[in-house]
Amino acid sequence: MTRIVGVLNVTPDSFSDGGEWVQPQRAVEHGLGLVEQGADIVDVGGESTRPGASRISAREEARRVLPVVRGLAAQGVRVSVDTMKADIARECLEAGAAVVNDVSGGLADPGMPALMATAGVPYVVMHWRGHSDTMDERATYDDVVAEVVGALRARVAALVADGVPAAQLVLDPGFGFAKDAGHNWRLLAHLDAVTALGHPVLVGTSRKRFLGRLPARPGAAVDEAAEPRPPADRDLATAATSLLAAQAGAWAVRVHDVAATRDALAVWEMVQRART
Ligand code: PMM
Repeated sequence: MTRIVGVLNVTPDSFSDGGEWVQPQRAVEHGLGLVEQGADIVDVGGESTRPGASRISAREEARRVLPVVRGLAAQGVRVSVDTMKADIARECLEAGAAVVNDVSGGLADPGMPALMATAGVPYVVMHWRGHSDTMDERATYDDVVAEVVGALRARVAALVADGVPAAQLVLDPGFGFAKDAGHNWRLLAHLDAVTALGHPVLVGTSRKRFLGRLPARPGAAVDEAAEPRPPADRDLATAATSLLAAQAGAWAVRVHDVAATRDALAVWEMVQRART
Protein backbone atom coordinates (compact mmCIF):
# COMPACT_ATOMS: atom_id res chain seq x y z
CA MET A 1 0.00 0.00 0.00
CA THR A 2 1.25 3.45 -0.88
CA ARG A 3 2.11 5.55 2.15
CA ILE A 4 1.35 9.23 2.56
CA VAL A 5 4.13 11.60 3.51
CA GLY A 6 2.64 14.89 4.70
CA VAL A 7 4.63 18.04 3.90
CA LEU A 8 5.49 20.38 6.77
CA ASN A 9 7.69 23.23 5.60
CA VAL A 10 8.92 25.42 8.45
CA THR A 11 10.28 28.00 6.03
CA PRO A 12 9.30 31.60 5.42
CA ASP A 13 9.55 31.14 1.64
CA SER A 14 8.44 27.72 0.31
CA PHE A 15 6.43 28.08 -2.87
CA SER A 16 3.11 26.82 -1.58
CA ASP A 17 3.10 26.90 2.22
CA GLY A 18 5.96 29.28 3.00
CA GLY A 19 5.47 31.26 6.20
CA GLU A 20 2.47 29.34 7.43
CA TRP A 21 4.19 27.11 10.00
CA VAL A 22 7.18 29.09 11.24
CA GLN A 23 5.99 29.01 14.87
CA PRO A 24 7.14 25.62 16.24
CA GLN A 25 3.97 25.04 18.26
CA ARG A 26 1.75 25.77 15.25
CA ALA A 27 3.97 23.57 13.10
CA VAL A 28 3.66 20.65 15.53
CA GLU A 29 -0.11 21.10 15.63
CA HIS A 30 -0.25 21.13 11.84
CA GLY A 31 1.90 17.96 11.72
CA LEU A 32 -0.45 16.22 14.15
CA GLY A 33 -3.33 17.34 11.95
CA LEU A 34 -1.67 15.74 8.92
CA VAL A 35 -1.39 12.46 10.83
CA GLU A 36 -5.04 12.76 11.85
CA GLN A 37 -5.95 13.11 8.17
CA GLY A 38 -4.00 10.00 7.20
CA ALA A 39 -0.30 10.82 6.87
CA ASP A 40 2.00 7.91 7.75
CA ILE A 41 5.08 10.14 7.90
CA VAL A 42 5.48 13.90 8.38
CA ASP A 43 8.34 15.43 6.36
CA VAL A 44 9.78 18.47 8.15
CA GLY A 45 11.85 20.84 6.02
CA GLY A 46 13.60 24.06 7.01
CA GLU A 47 15.22 25.07 3.75
CA SER A 48 13.14 26.06 0.73
CA THR A 49 14.09 24.30 -2.50
CA ARG A 50 11.79 26.31 -4.77
CA PRO A 51 13.49 27.37 -8.03
CA GLY A 52 15.72 30.37 -7.41
CA ALA A 53 15.80 29.98 -3.60
CA SER A 54 19.08 30.78 -1.87
CA ARG A 55 20.77 28.61 0.78
CA ILE A 56 20.47 29.15 4.53
CA SER A 57 23.00 28.43 7.28
CA ALA A 58 23.00 25.18 9.25
CA ARG A 59 22.37 27.18 12.42
CA GLU A 60 19.23 28.75 10.96
CA GLU A 61 18.02 25.42 9.57
CA ALA A 62 18.54 23.72 12.95
CA ARG A 63 16.68 26.53 14.70
CA ARG A 64 13.70 26.02 12.40
CA VAL A 65 13.43 22.23 12.29
CA LEU A 66 14.70 20.81 15.59
CA PRO A 67 11.85 21.92 17.89
CA VAL A 68 9.32 20.65 15.36
CA VAL A 69 11.03 17.28 14.84
CA ARG A 70 11.39 16.88 18.61
CA GLY A 71 7.79 17.91 19.28
CA LEU A 72 6.30 15.54 16.71
CA ALA A 73 8.57 12.60 17.57
CA ALA A 74 7.65 13.03 21.25
CA GLN A 75 4.01 12.49 20.26
CA GLY A 76 4.84 9.27 18.44
CA VAL A 77 4.78 10.68 14.92
CA ARG A 78 7.08 9.06 12.33
CA VAL A 79 9.11 12.08 11.26
CA SER A 80 11.23 12.51 8.17
CA VAL A 81 13.66 15.40 7.91
CA ASP A 82 13.99 17.11 4.53
CA THR A 83 17.61 18.30 4.52
CA MET A 84 20.73 18.20 2.39
CA LYS A 85 23.02 18.80 5.38
CA ALA A 86 24.55 15.89 7.30
CA ASP A 87 24.81 17.87 10.55
CA ILE A 88 21.10 18.71 10.44
CA ALA A 89 20.19 15.13 9.60
CA ARG A 90 22.31 13.88 12.54
CA GLU A 91 20.75 16.31 15.01
CA CYS A 92 17.25 15.45 13.78
CA LEU A 93 17.93 11.72 14.11
CA GLU A 94 19.04 12.37 17.69
CA ALA A 95 15.81 14.34 18.19
CA GLY A 96 13.74 11.37 17.04
CA ALA A 97 13.50 11.57 13.24
CA ALA A 98 13.02 8.16 11.61
CA VAL A 99 13.72 8.97 7.93
CA VAL A 100 16.20 11.26 6.15
CA ASN A 101 14.93 12.89 2.94
CA ASP A 102 17.83 14.39 0.99
CA VAL A 103 16.76 16.10 -2.26
CA SER A 104 20.40 16.09 -3.38
CA GLY A 105 20.71 12.33 -2.97
CA GLY A 106 23.96 12.73 -1.06
CA LEU A 107 25.56 15.10 -3.58
CA ALA A 108 25.26 18.40 -1.67
CA ASP A 109 27.11 17.38 1.49
CA PRO A 110 29.99 14.88 1.35
CA GLY A 111 29.29 14.03 5.01
CA MET A 112 25.84 12.60 4.24
CA PRO A 113 26.82 9.14 2.89
CA ALA A 114 28.98 8.43 5.96
CA LEU A 115 26.12 9.42 8.27
CA MET A 116 23.63 7.28 6.39
CA ALA A 117 26.00 4.32 6.41
CA THR A 118 25.45 3.97 10.15
CA ALA A 119 22.13 5.76 10.77
CA GLY A 120 20.00 2.63 10.33
CA VAL A 121 16.97 4.50 8.90
CA PRO A 122 15.46 4.85 5.41
CA TYR A 123 17.29 7.38 3.22
CA VAL A 124 15.34 9.11 0.44
CA VAL A 125 17.66 9.77 -2.49
CA MET A 126 16.22 12.20 -5.02
CA HIS A 127 17.38 12.89 -8.58
CA TRP A 128 19.13 16.26 -8.39
CA ARG A 129 21.33 18.26 -10.73
CA GLY A 130 22.26 21.25 -8.57
CA HIS A 131 21.01 23.83 -6.11
CA SER A 132 17.83 25.83 -6.62
CA ASP A 133 19.58 28.92 -8.00
CA THR A 134 20.72 26.98 -11.10
CA MET A 135 18.31 24.08 -11.45
CA ASP A 136 16.04 25.57 -14.10
CA GLU A 137 18.95 26.05 -16.51
CA ARG A 138 19.92 22.39 -15.96
CA ALA A 139 16.57 21.12 -17.28
CA THR A 140 17.94 19.70 -20.54
CA TYR A 141 17.64 16.04 -21.46
CA ASP A 142 17.66 13.91 -24.62
CA ASP A 143 15.61 11.26 -22.84
CA VAL A 144 14.50 12.38 -19.39
CA VAL A 145 13.29 8.95 -18.25
CA ALA A 146 16.47 7.11 -19.25
CA GLU A 147 18.70 9.87 -17.83
CA VAL A 148 16.89 10.10 -14.48
CA VAL A 149 16.87 6.31 -14.12
CA GLY A 150 20.56 6.13 -15.07
CA ALA A 151 21.48 8.89 -12.60
CA LEU A 152 19.52 7.21 -9.78
CA ARG A 153 21.21 3.89 -10.55
CA ALA A 154 24.60 5.63 -10.33
CA ARG A 155 23.67 7.23 -6.99
CA VAL A 156 22.69 3.83 -5.58
CA ALA A 157 26.03 2.35 -6.68
CA ALA A 158 28.01 5.27 -5.19
CA LEU A 159 26.11 5.25 -1.89
CA VAL A 160 26.39 1.49 -1.51
CA ALA A 161 30.14 1.80 -2.22
CA ASP A 162 30.22 4.36 0.62
CA GLY A 163 28.67 1.81 2.96
CA VAL A 164 24.99 2.82 2.90
CA PRO A 165 22.90 -0.38 3.05
CA ALA A 166 21.03 -0.81 -0.26
CA ALA A 167 17.93 -1.92 1.65
CA GLN A 168 17.64 1.57 3.20
CA LEU A 169 17.58 3.47 -0.10
CA VAL A 170 14.29 4.99 -1.24
CA LEU A 171 14.49 6.56 -4.74
CA ASP A 172 12.70 9.67 -5.98
CA PRO A 173 12.73 10.98 -9.59
CA GLY A 174 12.63 14.57 -8.31
CA PHE A 175 9.60 16.16 -9.96
CA GLY A 176 10.23 19.83 -10.70
CA PHE A 177 13.94 19.70 -9.85
CA ALA A 178 15.80 20.62 -13.05
CA LYS A 179 12.73 19.51 -14.99
CA ASP A 180 10.23 21.43 -17.09
CA ALA A 181 6.55 20.51 -17.42
CA GLY A 182 7.17 18.12 -20.33
CA HIS A 183 9.88 16.32 -18.39
CA ASN A 184 7.58 15.93 -15.37
CA TRP A 185 4.73 14.52 -17.46
CA ARG A 186 7.09 12.04 -19.13
CA LEU A 187 8.41 10.87 -15.77
CA LEU A 188 4.88 10.48 -14.45
CA ALA A 189 3.97 8.46 -17.54
CA HIS A 190 6.99 6.19 -17.03
CA LEU A 191 7.19 5.81 -13.26
CA ASP A 192 7.42 2.06 -13.79
CA ALA A 193 10.95 2.62 -15.14
CA VAL A 194 11.87 4.06 -11.72
CA THR A 195 10.14 1.35 -9.68
CA ALA A 196 11.92 -1.22 -11.90
CA LEU A 197 15.17 -0.22 -10.17
CA GLY A 198 13.94 -2.42 -7.33
CA HIS A 199 13.89 0.15 -4.52
CA PRO A 200 10.90 1.76 -2.83
CA VAL A 201 9.96 4.93 -4.74
CA LEU A 202 8.77 8.25 -3.34
CA VAL A 203 6.81 10.57 -5.66
CA GLY A 204 6.64 14.29 -4.89
CA THR A 205 4.40 16.10 -7.35
CA SER A 206 2.31 18.01 -4.83
CA ARG A 207 1.24 21.48 -6.01
CA LYS A 208 4.16 21.67 -8.41
CA ARG A 209 4.25 24.12 -11.30
CA PHE A 210 3.41 21.58 -14.02
CA LEU A 211 0.07 20.93 -12.28
CA GLY A 212 -0.78 24.63 -12.51
CA ARG A 213 -1.40 24.46 -16.27
CA LEU A 214 -3.89 21.80 -17.33
CA PRO A 215 -6.21 21.65 -20.36
CA ALA A 216 -9.34 23.72 -19.59
CA ARG A 217 -11.54 20.77 -20.61
CA PRO A 218 -10.93 17.26 -21.93
CA GLY A 219 -9.36 17.44 -25.37
CA ALA A 220 -8.42 21.13 -25.12
CA ALA A 221 -4.85 22.29 -25.66
CA VAL A 222 -2.81 23.59 -22.73
CA ASP A 223 -2.63 27.37 -22.80
CA GLU A 224 1.07 27.89 -22.17
CA ALA A 225 0.63 31.67 -21.97
CA ALA A 226 -2.04 31.54 -19.25
CA GLU A 227 -1.17 32.38 -15.66
CA PRO A 228 -0.63 29.12 -13.75
CA ARG A 229 -3.17 28.37 -11.04
CA PRO A 230 -2.02 29.26 -7.53
CA PRO A 231 -0.40 26.32 -5.66
CA ALA A 232 -3.34 25.67 -3.32
CA ASP A 233 -5.59 25.14 -6.38
CA ARG A 234 -3.47 22.20 -7.48
CA ASP A 235 -4.59 19.71 -4.83
CA LEU A 236 -7.16 17.88 -6.95
CA ALA A 237 -4.56 17.38 -9.66
CA THR A 238 -2.17 16.21 -6.93
CA ALA A 239 -4.69 13.63 -5.76
CA ALA A 240 -4.84 12.37 -9.35
CA THR A 241 -1.05 12.11 -9.62
CA SER A 242 -1.04 10.29 -6.26
CA LEU A 243 -3.41 7.71 -7.68
CA LEU A 244 -1.20 7.28 -10.76
CA ALA A 245 1.83 6.91 -8.51
CA ALA A 246 0.05 4.24 -6.47
CA GLN A 247 -0.91 2.41 -9.66
CA ALA A 248 2.74 2.44 -10.71
CA GLY A 249 3.72 0.86 -7.38
CA ALA A 250 5.10 3.89 -5.52
CA TRP A 251 6.07 3.26 -1.91
CA ALA A 252 4.94 6.74 -0.89
CA VAL A 253 3.61 10.06 -2.14
CA ARG A 254 4.69 13.35 -0.57
CA VAL A 255 1.74 15.77 -0.41
CA HIS A 256 0.47 18.94 1.23
CA ASP A 257 -3.26 18.07 1.14
CA VAL A 258 -3.27 14.71 2.91
CA ALA A 259 -7.06 14.28 2.99
CA ALA A 260 -7.48 14.53 -0.80
CA THR A 261 -4.68 12.08 -1.47
CA ARG A 262 -5.96 9.70 1.21
CA ASP A 263 -9.28 9.51 -0.65
CA ALA A 264 -7.57 9.04 -4.02
CA LEU A 265 -5.47 6.19 -2.62
CA ALA A 266 -8.55 4.67 -0.98
CA VAL A 267 -10.26 4.59 -4.40
CA TRP A 268 -7.28 2.73 -5.82
CA GLU A 269 -7.31 0.30 -2.90
CA MET A 270 -11.03 -0.44 -3.29
CA VAL A 271 -10.57 -1.10 -7.01
CA GLN A 272 -7.74 -3.49 -6.27
CA ARG A 273 -9.82 -5.28 -3.65
CA ALA A 274 -12.70 -5.57 -6.12
CA ARG A 275 -10.39 -7.20 -8.64
CA THR A 276 -9.41 -10.07 -6.39
N1 PMM B 1 9.96 18.43 -3.31
C1 PMM B 1 10.14 19.49 -2.52
C2 PMM B 1 10.83 19.37 -1.30
N2 PMM B 1 11.30 18.18 -0.89
N3 PMM B 1 11.61 15.88 -1.26
C3 PMM B 1 11.46 14.81 -2.03
N4 PMM B 1 11.96 13.62 -1.65
N5 PMM B 1 10.81 14.87 -3.23
C4 PMM B 1 10.28 16.03 -3.71
O1 PMM B 1 9.72 16.02 -4.82
C5 PMM B 1 10.45 17.21 -2.91
C6 PMM B 1 11.12 17.09 -1.67
C7 PMM B 1 9.64 20.82 -2.95
O2 PMM B 1 8.30 21.00 -2.64
P1 PMM B 1 7.80 21.85 -1.35
O3 PMM B 1 8.51 23.17 -1.39
O4 PMM B 1 6.34 21.99 -1.51
O5 PMM B 1 8.16 21.07 -0.13
